Amino acid sequence: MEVKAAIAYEAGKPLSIETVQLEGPKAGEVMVEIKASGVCHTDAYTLSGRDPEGLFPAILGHEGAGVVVEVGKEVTSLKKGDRVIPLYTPECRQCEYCLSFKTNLCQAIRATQGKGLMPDGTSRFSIGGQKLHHYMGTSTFANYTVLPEIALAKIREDAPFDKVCYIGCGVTTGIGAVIYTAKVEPGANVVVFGLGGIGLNVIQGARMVGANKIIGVDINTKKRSLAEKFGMTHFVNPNEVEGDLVKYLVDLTDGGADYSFECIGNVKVMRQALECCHKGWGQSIIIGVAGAGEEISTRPFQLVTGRVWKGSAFGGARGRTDVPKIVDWYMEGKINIDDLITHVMPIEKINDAFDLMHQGDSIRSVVTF
Ligand code: NAD
Ligand code: AHE
Ligand code: ZN
Repeated sequence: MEVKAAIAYEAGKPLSIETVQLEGPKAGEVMVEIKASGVCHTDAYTLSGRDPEGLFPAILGHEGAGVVVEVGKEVTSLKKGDRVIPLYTPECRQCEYCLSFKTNLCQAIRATQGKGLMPDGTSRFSIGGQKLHHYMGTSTFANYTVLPEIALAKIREDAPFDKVCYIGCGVTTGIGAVIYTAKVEPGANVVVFGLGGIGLNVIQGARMVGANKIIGVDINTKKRSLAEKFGMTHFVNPNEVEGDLVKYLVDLTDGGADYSFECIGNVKVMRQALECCHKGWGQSIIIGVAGAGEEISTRPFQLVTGRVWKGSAFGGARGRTDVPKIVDWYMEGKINIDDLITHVMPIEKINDAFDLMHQGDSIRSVVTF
């Protein structure tokens, strides 16, 4: 069938809105009508050409919500009309990783996902006979997309697509990093580097669990007031700190952060985030995604003396299990999504969403179809 999609033809070039061909779902697959999709910094990262897994031409997008329109053979858990959130971290509940209960990184389809293909090694998208790559197994910048059944979380029927799409990445990544990865306890002192679409959800998660000091660090002072609304207790602009930022943060937390979160993707900041942690027990969680060839470094003594470096993908959430619960939290008023969605625009204006992000003028832009 013909569908409307934003195509990334080349790194660094604007997306192009075109009509493309989409094949129907094969066995174990589901076709979804995407109603809304958030634009995450990771989409911009891949479009920039810094992602070693970035493939072109591709249909980007990984933060969507929509409705099941067709199911392939052997699909048992979903039916036409179900509301769903696509999962770039699937949950097969059968692989070694899922069964370990030590990680959310289901590996059932990771290899083909990284090659921009469906699990059978082919693409469902094409234009004029030319193959288009899928992206992160989701490709939500299209009004219809095809996903494996294991990469869809079924959600309640009354959830608004243009809000809960954000749970497909940013909300779950930020709140999940606090509650599933770090397991922050009440009274902990927390430092959050980067107050964008992810960092503000880390702040929201830290307030939910009853953290004590919640310190936000950002070079853009425009982020301050919204961060305060979400629970930030202290704001630090590194450009306004005299002397060493790490020492400043250690003093502000009376000896170091119990938990820090890097939500930028800057390897120099990752070092600062580790080193501002409390000696003996402070944990630093890397959420930001750094470009090809970039590496982190610190003195091993930092780890010898008890600081811990961890990473978090999709907030450590198990998508089919946890995402429906997070949608319930939103519907019950336990978490705030509305104030983080600063811009909504039709898919035809999607390049504006990238411009707003680069200018630091948006938290989340959502495109609708
Ligand atoms: P964003 O652009 O909305 O926010 C980034 C923030 O960092 C901005 O407020 C910016 O002003 C600030 N910043 C930039 N450089 C800084 C510096 N040197 N010091 C302090 N602040 C600085 O981006 P986002 O959507 O929140 O994504 C943040 C990062 O998280 C990206 O790298 C993205 O790829 C990554 N991400 C990772 C996961 C995961 O599962 N691990 C999921 C989603 C996003
Ligand atoms: N392709 C990149 C890695 C990108 C990355 O780390 N992605 C995160 C999700 S970011 C969502 O906004 C993730 O889930 N990683 C785990 C995984 O298996 O990809 C690269 O550097 O190669
Ligand atoms: Zn994302």
